[in-house]
Amino acid sequence: VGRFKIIESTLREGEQFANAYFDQETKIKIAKALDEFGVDYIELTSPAASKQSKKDCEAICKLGLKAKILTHVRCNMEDAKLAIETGVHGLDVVIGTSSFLREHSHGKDMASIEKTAIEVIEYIKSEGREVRFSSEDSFRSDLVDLLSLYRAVDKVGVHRVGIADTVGCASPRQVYDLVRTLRGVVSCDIETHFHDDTGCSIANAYCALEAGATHIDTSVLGIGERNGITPLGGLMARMVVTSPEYVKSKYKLHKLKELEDLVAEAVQINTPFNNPITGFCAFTHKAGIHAKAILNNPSTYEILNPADFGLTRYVHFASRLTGWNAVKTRVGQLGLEMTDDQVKEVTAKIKALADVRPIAIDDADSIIRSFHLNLHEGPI
Ligand code: HCA
Ligand code: CU
Repeated sequence: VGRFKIIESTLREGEQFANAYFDQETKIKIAKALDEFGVDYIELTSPAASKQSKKDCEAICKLGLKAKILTHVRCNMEDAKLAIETGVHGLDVVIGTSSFLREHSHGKDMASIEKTAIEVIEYIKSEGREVRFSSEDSFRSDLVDLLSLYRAVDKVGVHRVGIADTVGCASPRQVYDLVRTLRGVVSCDIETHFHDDTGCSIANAYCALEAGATHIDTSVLGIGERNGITPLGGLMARMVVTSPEYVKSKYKLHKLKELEDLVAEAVQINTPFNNPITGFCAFTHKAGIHAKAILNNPSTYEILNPADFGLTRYVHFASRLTGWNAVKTRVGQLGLEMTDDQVKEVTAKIKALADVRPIAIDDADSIIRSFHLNLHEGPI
């Protein structure tokens, strides 16, 4: 579980997000930011998608980034040849294997899928590039078909096989079972790709790693087709708890917010309030009981340390749920001195006002300030 690699697909899957339009300058900015963050691979839209897509792919290959550049292509020779011309390090080859896609999309049977797959993989290898072979809609594909196809491509030396939950239907246990079974059938690496239609994309990625997967596809903020895929930040949150040393040494976690802000702006969305790590209230503590414990020792109510991400926690004190420990801290932040009894008294005033209407930090601050003033000047 601990050691895993990220195939970052903001510039491929992410381009399939409803709002996404990336010009070359934006793609380059995002690629550089992903590279700085420390992702292992950056996956780009197929050069077969459009002329500009091919130019953008070439431009990103020339940047000389540490991350390996991949492009994502359909399983045919023309697409593979076009991709090789761009100078990418590797190709992520994909074809639909479920009966839905075989009947309603490309119309090929399993035998001809296998034949083409082997031909394409051998060609890509002969060009000295890395190659992954993946089946779209893996969880609605016939298991026996899928395993025999993967066994065949493993034999011709594919670097990775991929499992894709294209429609977001898989549950964590199903993922565990499929990846575990596949782990016993192939000796190459296993990449996984999870859509978030049923809210399982992070849990599924985690279970895939538990079952022996080696690579996880992500995008920044999870952007992608429909409601997207495993978000990079959410996966970091999950994995920094599981393997803190590995994750902290490998990824520049304090760059996460900047990276998310860059992508959010590029596709004109706001970071969701409940986003792992960077949601505006991800490190805000409100109830008096929580605040007291947090002020004493943050790990009482925090599994993630905001400092690891260059962020700070916030103890909410302007509410009816607050307690005197939180207010005492605020009094200190305002540079004022009060005895505990006085803090308790002013806390009661804050709570009384907050019972009548929602109050802002400023409201609570002015209650504290005028209470403090009265202590010294005496009641008028
Ligand atoms: C799609 C393709 C894909 C590919 C995943 C992969 C999917 O847009 O349908 O290459 O592993 O979700 O199946 O993104
Ligand atoms: Cu996808």
